[in-house]
Amino acid sequence: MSQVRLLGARHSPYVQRAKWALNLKGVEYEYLEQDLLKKGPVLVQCNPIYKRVPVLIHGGKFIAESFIIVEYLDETWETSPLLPRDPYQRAMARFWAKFAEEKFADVMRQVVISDGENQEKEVKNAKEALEILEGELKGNKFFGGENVGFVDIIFGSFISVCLDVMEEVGCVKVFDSQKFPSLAKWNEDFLEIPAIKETLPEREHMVRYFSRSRRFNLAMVAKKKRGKLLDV
Ligand SMILES: N[C@@H](CCC(=O)N[C@@H](CS)C(=O)NCC(=O)O)C(=O)O
Repeated sequence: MSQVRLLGARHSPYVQRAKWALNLKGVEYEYLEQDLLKKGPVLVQCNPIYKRVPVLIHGGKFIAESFIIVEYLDETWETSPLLPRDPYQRAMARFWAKFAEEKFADVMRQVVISDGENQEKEVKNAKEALEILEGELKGNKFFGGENVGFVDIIFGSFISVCLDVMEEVGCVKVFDSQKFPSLAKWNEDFLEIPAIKETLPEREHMVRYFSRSRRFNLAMVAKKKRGKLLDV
C-alpha cells in the first residue's frame, strides 16, 4: 500500500478525526505538523482551496476535509468499518454526523468566541443539541452500535477532547453528566478504546488556540461597536 501522510496541527479536533480513523484501521502514517499562521508551501500545495488541516496524502494524492478523509479511509481500508454497509443506516450515520457538526461543534466554536447574550443563546443551542444526541444513543454503547463508528469520531473530536477546554476558555458550563447520563457513559467508554486514547490532542495547545481565537474575536466585535458609535 502506498505511503500515507497526514498534515495536521496539534490543537485541531478536525485532525483528531483523521488520526483516530487511521489508528482504528491500523494504518501506519507519517504525521507532519503545520504552522497555520505562516501556512507553508506544503499546506498550500496540498490544500490550495482552503489551506486548512487535516490533509491526507495517499499515493501522492491529496484529500482535504475531515469528513471526506474519514470516509476515504473507510472505503480504502476495510478493516474496522466506520460506516454501516446498509445504505439506509449509512445515510443515517451521515445525518447524525452532520447534526453533531452543525448543531454542536460549530455552535461550541461560537460559544468560545462570544460573550453576553450571544453566548447565552449559543450555550442554550449547544445544550439542546446534546439533549437530542442523548436521545439518539438509545441505550447503545456507541452511536455506531457495539463499536465506534463515523458519528462517534465526528462528535467525539469535540465533546471528548475539547469541550472542557472550550468551557474553561469561554467561562461557561455546557455539559452536565447528571443531565446527560448516556453521553457521560459514552464518553467514558469512548476514551477507553486504545486507538482513541493513544492519540489525544495536547491540552495546552488547545487552550492556547481557543484563548487566542476568543481574544481576537472579542477584540473585533469591540472594534466594530466603537466604529458604529463614531458613525452616530
Ligand atoms: N471543515 C474542515 C475544518 C478544518 C479546520 O478548520 N482546520 C483548522 C485547524 S483546527 C485550520 O486549518 N485552520 C486554518 C485556517 O482556517 O486558516 C474539516 O472538517 O476538516
